[in-house]
Order: sequence, then structure tokens, then C-alpha cells
Amino acid sequence: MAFSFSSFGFFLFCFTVMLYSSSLRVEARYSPITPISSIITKKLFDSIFLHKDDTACPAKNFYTYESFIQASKCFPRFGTSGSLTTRKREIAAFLAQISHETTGGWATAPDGPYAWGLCFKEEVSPQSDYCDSTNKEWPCSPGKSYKGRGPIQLSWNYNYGPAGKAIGFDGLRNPEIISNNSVIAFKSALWFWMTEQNPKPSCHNVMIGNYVPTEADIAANRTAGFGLVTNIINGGLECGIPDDSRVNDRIGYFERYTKLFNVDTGLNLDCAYQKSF
Ligand SMILES: *[C@@H]1O[C@H](CO)[C@@H](O)[C@H](O)[C@H]1NC(C)=O
Ligand SMILES: CC(=O)N[C@H]1CO[C@H](CO)[C@@H](O)[C@@H]1O
Repeated sequence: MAFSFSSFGFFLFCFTVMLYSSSLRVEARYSPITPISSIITKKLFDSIFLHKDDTACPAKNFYTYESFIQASKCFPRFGTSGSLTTRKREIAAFLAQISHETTGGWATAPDGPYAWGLCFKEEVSPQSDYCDSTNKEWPCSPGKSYKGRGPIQLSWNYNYGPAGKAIGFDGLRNPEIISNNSVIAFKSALWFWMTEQNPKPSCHNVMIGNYVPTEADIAANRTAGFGLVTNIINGGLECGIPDDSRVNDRIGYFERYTKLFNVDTGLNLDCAYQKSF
């Protein structure tokens, strides 16, 4: 496993933030780091997720602004690295990707197809339990389903196990907690976003310009940009295909959100000519 921190220290950090959040707020005034809540205000968040609490959405009233901000405190580098433009673009990219993963939108939906992010908590008709039984490091618990859950639709035992270890829950025996606790749900998505899983870079490093392609990456056209983030998330199914509707949906969300953040999208939005990892 490629964690650059001990999971105990990591857990302690999150725990400390919760215990001492009021004193941290005081310190934050003197901190050179701008908290993400100054970039993504509640007002902006609400204008992005226009329909997440509609009766039509199974996740109605689950994903709140407050739980997103609280979860982000366990990932202090998220949305705080680089210039203001870079920070806004990273947050827009994260929100766009989780919106595609949980979308309730359709072509003629009210306010358009890209106003329906965070409509679902969990995968509706999973085709399997997403158990890779060849993975001995993160063995499946009998009867448990590792189907897509939460903003990033975390799937597979080999993601639930390490996500739980990093965040502080039993990902293998209690995967359902992601659908039951919205702070843990957002943490699971941010964990995926921030964590490099070799040979993939982290989505975070791609969006802040910290990605250094290997020879293999160059040969596979894996150039930095929003399209590479799509490749990290679901490239095996979606990349290397011209005009893929799922990739286009991700881009549609990203274009709408970058406009709301008032930043440009950057280059390389799709992964049509990239090989997957
Ligand atoms: C890389 O992109 C070019 C077009 O820009 C394409 O012709 C080539 O097949 C791509 N290579 C791979 C490995 O997909
Ligand atoms: C206590 C609680 O709310 N449990 C729910 C957790 O999420 C699963 C779905 O994954 C529900 O079936 C449980 O009722």
C-alpha cells in the first residue's frame, strides 16, 4: 500500500479536528491556507446542486454542504494547493466527477442535464457484489456487497478496505456505513480523489499540476487534464472511445461548474484517445 502517512495518525488528525474545531476556526484566521469554504460557499454549492433534494432523488436530504465541508477537513490539501484558479478548478472537477457518478439528470431535465448531481446514494441494480476474491489483502466479508456507494460510488473490496482503514471505519465488514453517514460518504470520495493507487496518479495531483507522466503514460496519451481524471476513475470502461456518452456527461458537468466558479476548464477534457491504466 502506498500511503505516505500512518492511518493511525490520519485518523487522529480527523478526530482532533472534530474535537477542537472551534479553536481551529480561531487559528484559521491566522493561517495562510484559505479554507475551501471561502471558495465553495453554501450559496455556490446550492446553485451547483439544484435538484439533489428533490423527491425524485433517492439521496434526498442526505448530502449536505456541512457534511462536505466537515469531510474536507480530513484532507487539508484538497482545494488548497496552487493558485486560486487551480484551487477552484480542482474543486469544480471533483464536484463534476461525483455529479456524474450520482446523476439523476436526463437530456430534457429541468435546468438541464447537469443540474442533477448527488441524486443517488448507492448503485441501483448492481450486477455483482464487486468482490475480487483473488485479492488477499482485503478479503470480502461473507454476504457483503461492495457495490457503488457515496459521491464517488466507491466500489470493490480493494477500495472499501483501504478507504475504511484511512478514514476510520471497517470497510470490509461495514461497507453500508457510506450510505448511512454523509460525512463518511464525502470522506470516501475525497479519499479516492486524494490517494494515488499505483500506477495511477491521484486525481488531486493531476488537477493541481503535480502529475509527472511516465514513459508508459506518454505512450498511452495520458496527458494532464480533466480527461485523465476520468481515466483514473473509470478509464477501463470509458476511455479510448470517441464521443462516449458517459465521458461527455462528465465533461458537461465540468463545463457548467467551471462557469459557476468563473474559471476556464483547462485542456484535455476527454480521454477518447487515451489508453486506460
Ligand atoms: C494518441 O492520440 C493520437 C491522436 O491524438 C492517436 O492517433 C493515437 O492512436 C493515440 N495513441 C494511443 C496509444 O491511444
Ligand atoms: C441504520 C441505517 O440507516 N441503515 C441503513 C444503511 O444503509 C443500508 C443501505 O446500504 C440500508 O439498507 C440500511 O437500512
